[in-house]
Amino acid sequence: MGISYYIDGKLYPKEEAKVSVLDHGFLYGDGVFEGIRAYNGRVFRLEQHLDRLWQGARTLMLQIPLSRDALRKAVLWTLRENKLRDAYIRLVVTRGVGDLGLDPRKCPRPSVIIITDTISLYPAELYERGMEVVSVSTRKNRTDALNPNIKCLNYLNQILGRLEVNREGAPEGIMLNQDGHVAEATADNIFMVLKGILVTPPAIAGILLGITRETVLELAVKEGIPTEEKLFGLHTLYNSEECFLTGTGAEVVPVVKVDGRTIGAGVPGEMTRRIIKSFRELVQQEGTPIDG
Ligand code: PXG
Repeated sequence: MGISYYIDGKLYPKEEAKVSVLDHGFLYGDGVFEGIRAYNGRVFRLEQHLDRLWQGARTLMLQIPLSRDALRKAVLWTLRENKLRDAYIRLVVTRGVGDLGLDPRKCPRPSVIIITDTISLYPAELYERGMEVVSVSTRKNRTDALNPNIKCLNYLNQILGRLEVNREGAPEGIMLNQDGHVAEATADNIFMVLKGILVTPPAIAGILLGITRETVLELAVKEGIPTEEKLFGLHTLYNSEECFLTGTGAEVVPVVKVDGRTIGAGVPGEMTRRIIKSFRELVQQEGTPIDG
């Protein structure tokens, strides 16, 4: 039997899992989502993902129609029904069906969708050799227009960045904020090593506060690697000793070139490799068991 997806309490075969064209998630990008991973029968950092989902929903005044406990159970149930132990989980809460106006008050019932499936990953050799990335001209949304820390269904800012990345033939790209500070990649956070310190842009750079980013900051402390959250520009990044990206899909991926400038020795750095190793160990150990 094929994969089934969860929509509002029921499972539907993938091909039949459909939502209304009047759902404001479709019409306006009105909703929130999470991308989560399960490794070896455990969901990695599920509670942190649920926290972020509820925080975004609160700001959007979107009432998630399930209790936190019920949503957690629904995620685990969907994974069990699909017999998935290593999986990508996409949790989506939309404003629900309304009329053609944008007023959310016309949408009485938000929808909850849980997509669980296998994952497509970057090729393993990219983690050995490191990737070459480019910066793009599309700037991050201003935090006072659409806060990038809300993982909302409107991803056009990142998609405009991604179109530039594709034209360059690169696997990922770096976005700057309105002040020209390095913010994050189109679907990943960014780290660099500067004078032996692991540096990543702070929340005020206008970024998504990634769960992988948070995990890496914790792992660095355990590894005795000093960390700092501070603003920096492309010039500083070009002259960094090491660089890597972090995200649920990408995990921790080394960067060896930015805009044609070689980073460090042009191979994944020592700190980067330590972080990759400890991250891979952690995801196999930690997490909410799918089987309860
Ligand atoms: N920044 C942005 C803009 C993101 O979309 C991250 C950082 C990393 O966050 P986490 O919590 O995953 O460490 C993301 C991740 C994909 C995919 O297919 C990833 C994301 C969204 C959509 C697709 O890899 N978000």
